[in-house]
Amino acid sequence: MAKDRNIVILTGAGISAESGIDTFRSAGGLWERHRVEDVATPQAFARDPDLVLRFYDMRRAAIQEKAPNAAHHALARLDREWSGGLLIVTQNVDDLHERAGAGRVLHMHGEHLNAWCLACDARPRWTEPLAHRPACPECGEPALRPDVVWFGEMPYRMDDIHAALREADLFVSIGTSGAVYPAAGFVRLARDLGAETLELNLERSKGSAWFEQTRLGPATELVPAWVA
Ligand code: BJW
Repeated sequence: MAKDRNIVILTGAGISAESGIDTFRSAGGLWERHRVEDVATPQAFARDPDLVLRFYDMRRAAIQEKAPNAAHHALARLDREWSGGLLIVTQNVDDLHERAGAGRVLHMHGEHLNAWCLACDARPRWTEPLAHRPACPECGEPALRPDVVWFGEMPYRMDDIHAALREADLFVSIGTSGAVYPAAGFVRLARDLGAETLELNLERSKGSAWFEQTRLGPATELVPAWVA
């Protein structure tokens, strides 16, 4: 593809699986041990904030011990070398794209390393546990929650994502099951808007039929081979 073309890359939990971060829906994935409605909805947080905060504290600590893998590094290299438009839209709340060196990254489901103050709306960088109810560094209230997008909440920066999809010549989806909207609908949107579509995944996603091309295998093999 000519290097002035526009690429949108959607990533999901599968790209971080080989870094040792659990996926959500694969065998042994996170939701097998925690019912999604117990931990990833605003209702769950209202009902049992301790459980939800402990769940996220555990994952925030685990993620900080993991490192980017060959797939993150390959995308970071593409980002550095690609002179056309490029946007990595990640559903992941980890920071492995950034730690690999990618700059053009948008976290549509938020970030583990941010907190959100429900009292003053500040979004401080946050690497420590939240379950002991620390004070917000801005307003002093003990009202911090993880800055992640739960079911029923609006994913972040949808206008920017739609703008990038409108301009896209190529849409690539990596390591996502296509089970969660609106991300699962991006392939149809991209196609309708004229982009070529490519899926890289361990197994076919729910929306696999929408892609013009699918390559199956582990991200650490498929992504470097695609970028090369
Ligand atoms: C590998 C691999 C390897 C493994 N190499 N590959 C339309 C229809 C029906 C329902 C809805 C709809 N629109 C909206 C909804 C409701 C809902 C939804 O989608 N529900 C579905 C369950 C049906 N969506 C929402 O609520 C969203 N909000 C919204 O739509 O707002 C609208 C609104 C309007 C007006 C007012 C208010 C709102 C929000 C969704 C938020 C999702 N949040 C989570 C948690 C984030 C925080 C956290 O991390 O805890 O995001 S849920 C979870 O799923 C997480 C993920 O980002 C997301 C997607 O998961 P992902 O990444 O695809 O992971 P897996 O595990 O599912 O798949 C892994 C894949 O990798 C597999 O395919 C493997 O094969 C593959 N793999 N190893 C390559 N080595």
